[in-house]
Amino acid sequence: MTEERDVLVVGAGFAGLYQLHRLRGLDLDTRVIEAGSDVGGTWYWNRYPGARCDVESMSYCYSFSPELEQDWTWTEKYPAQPEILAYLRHVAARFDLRRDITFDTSVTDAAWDDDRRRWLVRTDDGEEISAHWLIWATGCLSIPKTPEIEGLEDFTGRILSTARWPHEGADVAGERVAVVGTGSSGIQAVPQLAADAAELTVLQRTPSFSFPAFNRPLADDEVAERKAHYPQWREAQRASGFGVPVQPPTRSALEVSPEERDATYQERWDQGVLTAVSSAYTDIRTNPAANETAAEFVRERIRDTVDDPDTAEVLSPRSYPLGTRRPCLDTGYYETFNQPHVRLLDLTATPLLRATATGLETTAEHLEVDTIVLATGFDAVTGALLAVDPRGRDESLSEHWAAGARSYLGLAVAGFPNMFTVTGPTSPNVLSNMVISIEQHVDWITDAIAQGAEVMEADPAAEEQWVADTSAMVAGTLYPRADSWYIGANVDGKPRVFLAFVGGIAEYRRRCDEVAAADYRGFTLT
Ligand code: FAD
Ligand code: N01
Repeated sequence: MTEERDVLVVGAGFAGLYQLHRLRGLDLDTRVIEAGSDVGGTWYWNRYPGARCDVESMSYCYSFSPELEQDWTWTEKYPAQPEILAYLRHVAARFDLRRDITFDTSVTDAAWDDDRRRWLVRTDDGEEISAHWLIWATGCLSIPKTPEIEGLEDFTGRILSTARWPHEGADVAGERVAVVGTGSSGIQAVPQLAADAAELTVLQRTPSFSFPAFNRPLADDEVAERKAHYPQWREAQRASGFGVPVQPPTRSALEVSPEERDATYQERWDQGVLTAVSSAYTDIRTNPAANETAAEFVRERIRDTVDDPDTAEVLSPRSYPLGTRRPCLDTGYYETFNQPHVRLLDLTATPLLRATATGLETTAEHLEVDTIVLATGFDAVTGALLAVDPRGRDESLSEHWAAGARSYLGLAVAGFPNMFTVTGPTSPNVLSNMVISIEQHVDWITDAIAQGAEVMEADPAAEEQWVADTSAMVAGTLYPRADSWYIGANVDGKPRVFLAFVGGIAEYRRRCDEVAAADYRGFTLT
């Protein structure tokens, strides 16, 4: 029997939870389907040692409820995964959300039925749900990428994935451990794993630019101060580029003396904020020479920290401009390489050939290990959507996206009526504090549904124009100079289009609001 619902939401992370809450406010009969066994999304799945956010806790949380803001108290500048998961569980309980969420269930198919003007959705436990509206809150970083390492299935030791870390934890005490991958996950896990492992080898293909987090407990008075002025802080977040207020730049990096520039970089470095250094001057994201001054400042800090000059050099990114791949925030990452049992293995010099029964083989050696930790990233932004591959009016999403992801506002796709994507491609998604972006998307979607149209669909011409506008914005930056997951370069065969809106969250919000105010210009509502 097919169940009838007003709205089906897929995913119960930050996005799905808030979406459910808002739809209840419209009195819509909503059901949420979630593959995990509990709420939390990213913070349910990613339980590796050292996992924490890199946007400050009092900014990386919901703003929609002043009461929630007041009654939850964060303990650290950058809280660890268990605290963020506890927060999302608290939200689910406080707003009584669980009763409309089905856990341990995946959506496997979705197809638009043009006669009934509804979506027909199927789950992996054989259920069929018919819904007037379908909202994907499936996350930008929710489908881990299995690395193309030959022979991994032959390895007889333990393989752990940072993105699917065992709930009971994984003890590596006394073991020989290899970590593959040096993005944010690897960089957070390495110091923690080094503390327990007998030998730790870090296999690096591309080094990241990483900034020290200077994490610390929050003092009572600073929490009280922020809570007293939360509305003003939220305004500042929404007016900023990334949803993280930083002092805005006024000058070019090239118009100040090297001494003044370094002093500015140092001051921002000391803040322990992800975007502080890259926001120091107006042209770091657009001018290669300006960018190089900031990149070199970071390399200097790596050389200051790492005792062995060769290791420091291998850890220093040189193949792409700073900020064009996701920067990282760490606690003691570079320092870890000064420990005698920790070794960096440069896969650009000696590429990884295969896994064997007992370890990993490069062109130079066979590395015997007990545990391999895969910190190898995600099929970002489009992965979860294409895993289901919904079928729209005339074609499937994979057909529509054969040459790369396309959307209107990152919220809707032409030919896919009554379907919305929270933090979809070409929205600010991964180039922002995602909680702030999620709230804006959910509010916009909820307001659109509240218009009362039976069918709402993005026009192909509006989608075309949005793709052209957002691509032109990317072309004016340094982002295309990097092979990054932002552009799909980490997944074999993924068409290369830039997956985020680069104009900042304030500008993006302005454009979305303008569309809504102009009777949803670019959409057909019937
Ligand atoms: P998710 O939290 O990814 O939730 C999506 C949910 O959808 C998942 O639970 C998944 O199981 C479910 N799902 C997917 N497909 C299906 C399906 N077919 N059927 C059923 N369920 C499905 N962002 C920041 O802004 N700041 C940070 O500091 C930050 N730190 C991060 C740290 C890590 C380790 C990672 C991986 C990401 C981090 N991010 C950060 C990005 C983070 O993903 C977002 O901030 C945010 O948590 C996304 O919430 P979401 O609800 O959109 O997606
Ligand atoms: O993944 P990544 P991640 N052989 O894609 C390497 C968020 N996040 O999970 O770049 C060898 O960044 C790969 O090398 P290369 C944040 O948005 C935030 O770390 O392809 N190596 C790369 O080094 C982040 O950006 C936090 O050359 C292989 C690494 O694996 C995003 O999630 C914490 C390989 C993957 O890095 C993803 O981060 C965690 C192979 N076959 C995540 N395949 C915070 O701190 C891949 N690699 C908030």
